[in-house]
Amino acid sequence: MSKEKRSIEELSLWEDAQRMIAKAQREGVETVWDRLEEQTPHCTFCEQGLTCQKCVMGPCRINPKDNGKKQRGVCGAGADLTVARNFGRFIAAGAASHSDHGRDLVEVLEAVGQGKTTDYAVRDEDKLRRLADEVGVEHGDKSVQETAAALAEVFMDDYSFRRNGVSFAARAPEKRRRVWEETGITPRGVDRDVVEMMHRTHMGVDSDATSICLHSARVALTDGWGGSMIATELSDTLFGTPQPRQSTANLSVLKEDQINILVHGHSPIVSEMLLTAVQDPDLLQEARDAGAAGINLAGLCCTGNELLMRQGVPMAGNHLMTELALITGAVELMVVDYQCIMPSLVTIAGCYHTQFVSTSEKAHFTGATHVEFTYTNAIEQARNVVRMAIEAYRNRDPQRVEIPEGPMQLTTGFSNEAILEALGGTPDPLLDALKNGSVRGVVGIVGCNNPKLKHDHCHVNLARELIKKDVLVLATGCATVALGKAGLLMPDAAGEAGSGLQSVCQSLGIPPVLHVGSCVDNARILHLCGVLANALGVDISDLPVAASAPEWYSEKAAAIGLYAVASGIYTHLGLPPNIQGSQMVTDLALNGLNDVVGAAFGVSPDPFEAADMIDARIREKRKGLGLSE
Ligand code: CUV
Repeated sequence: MSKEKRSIEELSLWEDAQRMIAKAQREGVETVWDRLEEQTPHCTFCEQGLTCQKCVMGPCRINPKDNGKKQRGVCGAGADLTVARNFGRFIAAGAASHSDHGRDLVEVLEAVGQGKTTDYAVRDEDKLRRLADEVGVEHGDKSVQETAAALAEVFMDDYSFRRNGVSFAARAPEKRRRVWEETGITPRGVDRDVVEMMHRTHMGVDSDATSICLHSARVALTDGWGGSMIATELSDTLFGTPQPRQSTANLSVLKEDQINILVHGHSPIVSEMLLTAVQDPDLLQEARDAGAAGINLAGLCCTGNELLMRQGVPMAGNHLMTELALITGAVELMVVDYQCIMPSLVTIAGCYHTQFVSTSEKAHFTGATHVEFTYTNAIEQARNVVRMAIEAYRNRDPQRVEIPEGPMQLTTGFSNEAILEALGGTPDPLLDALKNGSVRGVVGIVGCNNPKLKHDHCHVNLARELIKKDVLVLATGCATVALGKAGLLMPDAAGEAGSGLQSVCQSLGIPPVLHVGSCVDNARILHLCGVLANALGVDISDLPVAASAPEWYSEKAAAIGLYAVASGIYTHLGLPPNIQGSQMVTDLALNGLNDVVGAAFGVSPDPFEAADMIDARIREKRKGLGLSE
């Protein structure tokens, strides 16, 4: 990208963001955009994936031009292998992150099962039993607790190499599983597949770029149908399966007269306990004694999505709003677990009266107060954290508080169970709508923000273009907040949709964009695709569906994109991963994968072009099914 300084209006679509960026500039607070500017231009070797730092014969840089010196690293690896190794580790890190988050849910479920915790319980016993049936856990004569313990055992094996396979892969259509089998990318075990990637990419192990790329697909699948899907299903089991409900989003969900606590990160294990604690009558009294009207809890990023989906807790913002939320000067305390938490937040908290609290043994932040949460102390620790916020409120400087006005209303809570319920208990109405063309296709818009792109511009415009074309949009992760702020998560946004989608939304009373959850909840979309494909007797790659991560930045998002593609779903990315130093790997991603798994990636930073690319895929697939385009 060019080094020219962008105006505030070019950094974000939103007024709440622009106001806070201006406030940051006035107050001399550094933000992600300032640091991006300092880092631009980036190292071109790194941008193309052509640096290797995996041993101390190097580090090496591979010449991207196929002549002259430095065509190979010291070990002899050329551009293709170097790019593939880097990409493989990138995917492994993403898969590891979702899956290690899933592991925490398995641990809590086990603790519930073994009676080791009273802070957590099974809130959705029906779902527990449904899952037990699905993975073959006998529960006829078992208590809820015993069933929980037995189910946790099964998922522990999904992480291991005791069994060759992950339980929920059975949700994929048989045709899809055969594709994986034939290609040699069937996921075998979450930890096994991730660890094997680290092994394969050590110097002198897998030295064929194609082979590493295929294992990357397997690692991604073990995330999507393994770690992420386990995280989603067990979060529902422990905290409740989401049902449609109303809430609000943007920075105005912060309250000037209340103690504001923000939860940031990913795991409902921490944020759900905070939600319990802020409702404690004793703590509410303490808050009033400190002069506050109440205690206000709001979410950021994916743990915000978890609380929004299940409990309707308001959403303060997505990834690029996390720093700006603190710059309001109205936040007493930010409590984090892991992932997507910019280390800069500790510094920014220090510019105000804001306390910054880390909670996970695996995610310490220099300068933060560490209050470790375990399943035996979580409620007590959550109360301690709320007390810290009450204390901090006394130090708030009203002169420095500026909260943008006007929260946006949104609808949330569209778990697959809720979607099926809205359809009257079977997927048939959706299938009929797809067949008669009133809904031409279904597209998941997912993922992060990236400061290289104008904040939320791509999310919002892509969604608007797609619904105009009668494409139903499912949203997760940070994309959700963008689409919520744009008003697209409300039923009356059906007015912006094409006539077919509009009539379907109006008859069901649903918005044209459905919030289906956090990033791990992209597994819900995989599951839904499996259900639709099975109902039609086809493979997922035959469906008129697609995915898009228009503003992605993280390793996790890359893993999501790759498991979508490896599951047969065409996937658009707003920015390419760092692979362009290899023509071979780039061609594989953009075209070659079509021949292997029936889907590939498309890249464009332009949401209007992206909508056309996705529309072309939907047309092709509709034609393939013998439907009107
Ligand atoms: Ni997990 S991974 S910035 S919070 S969506 Fe948001 Fe979602 Fe990307 Fe992170």
